[in-house]
Amino acid sequence: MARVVLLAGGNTGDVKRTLQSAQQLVNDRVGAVLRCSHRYESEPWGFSGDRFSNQALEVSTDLAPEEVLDAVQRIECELGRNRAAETLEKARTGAAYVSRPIDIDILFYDDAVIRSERLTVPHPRLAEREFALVPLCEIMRGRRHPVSGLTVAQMLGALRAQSSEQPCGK
Ligand code: A4P
Ligand code: MG
Repeated sequence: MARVVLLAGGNTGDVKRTLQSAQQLVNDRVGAVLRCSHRYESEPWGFSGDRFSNQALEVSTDLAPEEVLDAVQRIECELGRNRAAETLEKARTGAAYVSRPIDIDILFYDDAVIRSERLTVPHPRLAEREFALVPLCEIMRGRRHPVSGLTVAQMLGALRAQSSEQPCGK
């Protein structure tokens, strides 16, 4: 059994309902959801669009890391995420990210450090993202990043200190 930590989020459609369905499907297909944070709203990071809701989940799983990725990508697709349309939209707008009804990222898989073609774990941009660290901090503030050794609370504190040093909070 491994413990996998997921971040679910979305900014189109009935996001509250989609996140509830995602949690149920994760529980059925990835493994028992042990803890989940509240939903937190924030401005889209890295592009312009509607506000996001994000929620962190800790899950007990028998699946291997890439099997978790397959399962969550299938759930995203069933809940209305259309990657082909997103790719066209990214090409049209030149944006790095686009709006989506649901996105489920793998933040941690036990203390594994994975860099395969399809999967990077811990999530490579975790330390830069308040929208991920805030929900994570609610359920596991003392958990250490297996590479940096920093706790989730320390990562969030460092990110906030860095933003407050910069003009306009960027
Ligand atoms: N992949 C590699 N590592 C992982 C991982 N740890 N978890 C690969 C999940 N996927 C991982 O992801 C692209 C590919 O990354 C996957 O096929 C998988 O093989 P994607 O979900 O298809 O595309 P994406 O989400 O558009 O790209 P990316 O780079 O994953 O974006 P992020 O990091 O998911 O960021 N602002 C707010 N406030 N809240 C948000 O939730 N999310 C994003 C998207 C941007 N801004 C946001 C939010
Ligand atoms: Mg993603």
